[in-house]
Amino acid sequence: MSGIAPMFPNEKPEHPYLQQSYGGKVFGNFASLFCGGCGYGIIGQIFTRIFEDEKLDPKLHPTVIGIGCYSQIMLLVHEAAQKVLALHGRAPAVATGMKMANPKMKPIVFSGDGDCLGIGGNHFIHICRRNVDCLIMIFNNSIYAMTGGQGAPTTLYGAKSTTTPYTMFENRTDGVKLALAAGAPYVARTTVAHPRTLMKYFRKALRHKGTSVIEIITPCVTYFGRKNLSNLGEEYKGEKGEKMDTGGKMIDWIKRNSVRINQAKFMTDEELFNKYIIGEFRYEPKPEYSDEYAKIQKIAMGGK
Ligand SMILES: Cc1ncc(C[n+]2csc(CCOP(=O)(O)OP(=O)(O)O)c2C)c(N)n1
Ligand code: SF4
Repeated sequence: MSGIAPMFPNEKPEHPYLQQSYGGKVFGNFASLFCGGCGYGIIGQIFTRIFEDEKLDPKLHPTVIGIGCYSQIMLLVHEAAQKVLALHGRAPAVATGMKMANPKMKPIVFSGDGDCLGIGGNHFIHICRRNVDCLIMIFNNSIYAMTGGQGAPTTLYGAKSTTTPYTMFENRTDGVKLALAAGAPYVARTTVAHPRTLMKYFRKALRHKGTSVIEIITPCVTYFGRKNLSNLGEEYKGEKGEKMDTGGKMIDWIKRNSVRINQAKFMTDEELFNKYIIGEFRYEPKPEYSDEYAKIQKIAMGGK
């Protein structure tokens, strides 16, 4: 249990954060609008728990939420959290504006793989390059879920989606590699099947001044799981594939398809094809954008 805060006094296993979630507060018995088996519920609960345990000041840690299925996470996260819904792909730009308006803030960006690495790819590159103090969580479910399960830049090779019924043949975008190339000082990837690791990275990101990027692999049962078999990817060739039509099957697949960074060092590109490498890829704090901007402002004003 190292690093995990104690349970809330009223925490019940079946719905631990009902009293703290916004929906729970408003509707009394509200659970979530996500499909059964969706991973976004796990992320929402983890956020709420960290928000409570770390006693985050909502005014200094606003959430900036992109557009996708996960936008409903607003109803699940802590009722006291400030929630700002951005345009599709533009959450990093909104977060940058907030940070520059009040440099004491540290916005927390919720973004999908389509949102952050597709339509918002350019904004993502430049917030990482500038090193604006914020935490960006990319929820990677390998699909554009909200609009009907179209293939996204992150859709795995060979996967079926609404727009790739004969399997995806494009190269996929790797959010971690993109963040590293753009210069983000803290970059990590984990999955909803590793919730304690996610909490550890989340806490570390809160204490890091600069851009932190955490990619989280999460299941979309409805549009990804139901269209694909559990032998998706090279490793399970020869094994009989099973339709991933439940959250449990998808979580199992995510675990089997994830390779720890230390293991990955000893594997070939072929062995790593279509796998999710998980772990911390960089932690090298460096001068932060709003701090540097303040220095330039001072120079521009003749040192006053
Ligand atoms: C400017 C703009 N273009 C397109 C859309 C349509 N749209 C809404 S959500 C979405 C995809 C979201 O995918 P992702 O970010 O991966 O989140 P998910 O739904 O998978 O959680 C798209 C294309 C939009 N809302 N705004
Ligand atoms: S469509 Fe997929 S991502 Fe959207 S709520 Fe359902 S399972 Fe989750």
